[in-house]
Amino acid sequence: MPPSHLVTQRGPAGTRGATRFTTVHFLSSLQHFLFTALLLSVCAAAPQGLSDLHDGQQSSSNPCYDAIGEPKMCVPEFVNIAYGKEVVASSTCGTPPSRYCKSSINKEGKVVRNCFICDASHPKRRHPPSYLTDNNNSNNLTCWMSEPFIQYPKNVTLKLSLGKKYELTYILLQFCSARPDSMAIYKSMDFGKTWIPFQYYSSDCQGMYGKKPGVVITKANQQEALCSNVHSNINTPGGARVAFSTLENRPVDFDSSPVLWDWVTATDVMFVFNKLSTLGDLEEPNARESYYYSLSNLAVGGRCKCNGHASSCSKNAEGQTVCDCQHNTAGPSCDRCKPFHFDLPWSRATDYKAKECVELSTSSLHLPILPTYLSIYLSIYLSIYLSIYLSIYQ
Ligand SMILES: *[C@@H]1O[C@H](CO)[C@@H](O)[C@H](O)[C@H]1NC(C)=O
Ligand SMILES: *[C@@H]1O[C@H](CO)[C@@H](O)[C@H](O)[C@H]1NC(C)=O
Ligand SMILES: *[C@@H]1O[C@H](CO)[C@@H](O)[C@H](O)[C@H]1NC(C)=O
Ligand SMILES: [Ca+2]
Repeated sequence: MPPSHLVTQRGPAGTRGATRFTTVHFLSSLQHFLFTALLLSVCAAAPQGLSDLHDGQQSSSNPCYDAIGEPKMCVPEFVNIAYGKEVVASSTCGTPPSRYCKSSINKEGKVVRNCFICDASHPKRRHPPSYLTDNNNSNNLTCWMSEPFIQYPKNVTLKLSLGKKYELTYILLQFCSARPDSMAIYKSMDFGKTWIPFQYYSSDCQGMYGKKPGVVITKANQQEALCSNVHSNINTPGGARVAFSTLENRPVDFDSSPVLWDWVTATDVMFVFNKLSTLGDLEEPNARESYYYSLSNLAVGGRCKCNGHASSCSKNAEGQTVCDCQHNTAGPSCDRCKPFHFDLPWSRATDYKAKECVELSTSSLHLPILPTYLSIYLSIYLSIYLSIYLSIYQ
C-alpha cells in the first residue's frame, strides 16, 4: 500500500518516535479510507454507466434516439391514410334504384350501351362510398358511383376526414368511369371549417376555375394551387386515373420551408367533380344514364404529422389518433413542449438537428451520462487534493 511506502521514506527515527508512529498510523488510515472511498464511488458510478449504455442500446431500437441515446429526427411510417376510412359522398346512386349504362364501341364502329341497375339495397348492385377505400383487388374492382348526369353547374363532392393532421405526399384517384372534364381537390387544416384549393384539373382551366394552366411555382407562391389541363382531354372510358403529387413542381427545399410544411398538411381532403366529360351525344336514347362519376379507389399517401418528434401514431383513450411524442414534446402532433420543458422554444426537428424540448434550467444535469463522469471526476479530484494536502501536512 502506498501509505507504508511513504511512511518508510519520510519517517526519520527520533525521540518523538512513538507520537510520530501514532500520527503516521492515523494518516495512513485516513489515506486508506480515502482510497476506499474513491474505489467505492467509482464502483457506484460503474453500474450507472452500464445502465446508461444499456439505455443507449435500447434506444437504438427507438428511431427517435441514436445508439448513444442522443435525440434525432423521426417520422411515422408512410401509409395510405384513406384505406378503410369513411368517405362522405354528396350523391350516390341506388336510392331509389336507378339505371346506368356503359358505352362501348362495337366492331362496326357504333356506340353500344349496356345498361344495369344500381340498387343500394341489393348486395351485388350497390355502389356505396365505402368501395372507395376498401381493398383494391384487381380481380374484383368495387366502384362507388354517383347518381347519373349531375352536370355542371351542379357538382358532386367526396369528403374524407383523416381525424388529425397528416403530411400528404400524393393523392391517387382510380376511375371506373371516364375522367371528369373538370374537377378540383381541396384540403382543410381545421377539420373542415375552411377549405384550401390543392389542385385543379380541367379542359378549360381559365373558364372553369379562373386559373392559367402552366403557372410556375417560385418562393413567392408556394401555396398556390395549380390547374392542369393535361389529363382532362383524354377520354378513356374506364381505367382512367388522376395522380396528384403535393410537392411536384414546388422546387423549394422542404426541410427549410415552413410554408411547404403547411402546404402538405391536411386534416381533411375534399374532391369536387364539377363537370362530366360528354361526347356530344346527349340527345340519343340512354345517353344521360351513361354519364356519372365512378371511382374504384381513392388513395392518399402520407405520414401522420408529428413534426419529427415521433415515429408512430396511435389511438388515445378518447379514440382519437395522436402522435406517440418523444423528445419531451406533447400535443396531438407533438406541436409543443411537455410541461416544465420550456428551456428552449418548441421547434420542428430537421434531418440535421432533433431540436428536442429541454427541461427548465436543469438542462445540463438532464443529460444522462454526465453525472457518472462528474462523480468520477469529483472523487479523483478530491482524493488528489487531499493526498497533496496530507503530504504537505506531514
Ligand atoms: C388498384 O388496382 C388497379 C387494378 O389492378 C391498379 O391499376 C391501380 O394502380 C390500383 N390502385 C392503387 C391505389 O393501388
Ligand atoms: C367482390 O367484392 C364485393 C364487395 O366487397 C363482395 O360482396 C363480393 O363477394 C366480391 N366478389 C368476389 C367474386 O370476390
Ligand atoms: C357544389 O355545389 C353546391 C350546391 O350544389 C354548392 O353550394 C358548392 O358551392 C359547389 N362547390 C363548388 C366547389 O363548386
Ligand atoms: Ca374499391
